[in-house]
Amino acid sequence: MKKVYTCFCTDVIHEGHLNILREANKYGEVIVGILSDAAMIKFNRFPTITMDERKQIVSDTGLVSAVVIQDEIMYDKIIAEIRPDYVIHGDNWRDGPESAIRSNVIENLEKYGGELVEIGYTYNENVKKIDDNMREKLAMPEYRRRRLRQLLRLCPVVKTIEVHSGLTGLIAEKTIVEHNGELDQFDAMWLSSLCDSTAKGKPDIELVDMSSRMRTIDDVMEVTTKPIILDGDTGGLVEHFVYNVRTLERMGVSAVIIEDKTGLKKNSLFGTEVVQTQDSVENFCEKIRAGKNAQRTEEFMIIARIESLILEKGQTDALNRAFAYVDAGADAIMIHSRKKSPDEIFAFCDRFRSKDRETPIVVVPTSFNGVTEAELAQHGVNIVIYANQLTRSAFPAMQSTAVEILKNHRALEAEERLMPFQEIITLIDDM
Ligand code: SPV
Ligand code: MG
Repeated sequence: MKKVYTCFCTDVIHEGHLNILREANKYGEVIVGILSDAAMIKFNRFPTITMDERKQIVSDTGLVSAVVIQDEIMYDKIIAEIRPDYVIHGDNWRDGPESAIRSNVIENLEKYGGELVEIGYTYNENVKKIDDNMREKLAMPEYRRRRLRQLLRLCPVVKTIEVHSGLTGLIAEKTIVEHNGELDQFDAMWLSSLCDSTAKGKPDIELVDMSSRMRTIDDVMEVTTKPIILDGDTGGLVEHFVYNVRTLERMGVSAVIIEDKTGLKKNSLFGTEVVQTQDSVENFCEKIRAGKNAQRTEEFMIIARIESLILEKGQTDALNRAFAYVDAGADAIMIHSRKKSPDEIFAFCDRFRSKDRETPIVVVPTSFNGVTEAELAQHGVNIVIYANQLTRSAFPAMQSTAVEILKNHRALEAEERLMPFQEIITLIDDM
């Protein structure tokens, strides 16, 4: 009997999958690989059911002889283990980032004369509806809210990108790259106060109020499914913060980061060049405690951001604050720095990790941008936030287009740098 292998990364079996399994049975005994959670989130939808449940729905089709776990997107390991005579797959992976997986399968099969069989992918109204339902499910508050904690368990580093609108949300949601034989995408979104304010042409001084920030969150949520970490500035008055915690939870936000500053907050990237006041440890702990008492779900996270290094108060102050904030109930800490080198961040993380191995650490490598996610992870960092790069790339591009049009009194000269709208709207989903 010949061996046929196919890999599924789905939470729902629809007629497209059944069609593949029926076809596969014509070639021999069928083994289905279920992509593990960690592999699935690298390029596919986030799973809404467990790996065991995914195994079960495939077994329940009655069309398979075995179900195994495939724990890497690329097929090197699984093909070496199973040595199938045939790998069968829908033909919908010839273009885009998934084509790298296809090439990888062909390469591995060639080693021993295995064969790839591609069949027409079933895409009809019914399959589209199932697909849309899956996405809608992931966008629901209860699924989205808990996803950050799930990611912290699954990923070595939760890669997070700034968003400030529906469009930037779509970029965070849909950008997938294939690079050096790996597929990757962002895991989460950072709703930056700096970029949200900048998009409105306003300074980052808590002038854009929470109602307006929530409007932005809603714009992002309408078109995405990934978890949101809100930059909550100082958290404001305790009496307001507790109220906002409940609202954010209800909306499906996963975490709020509040920074230990008081009075008129200025952006941290100004450091000591502007007057900024750090809150007392006691006051800030009180705010954290009040927020934790107010929250109603298990999953929501309140993350305490330590500004000691920004304000040049030193490592010991930063560490004392970190431990105090964790004691007060903070679910994670964020340590910020505006040095060009990551050394002070590494030093802080190493000392924090020597006492606390569990509490997640968040960093924002804007100034020390030469550091890689892997290097940060080696020092115990769990969440890396690229806090403002989308805004900083869009602004100069828009500005030079404006200059170009003004200089030439026409748009022709600017055109070569512009993306056709037909391409932009491929990001936008129809209902
Ligand atoms: C933001 O993005 O608004 C932040 C991070 O608070 S930083 O600008 O680096 O202070
Ligand atoms: Mg901010």
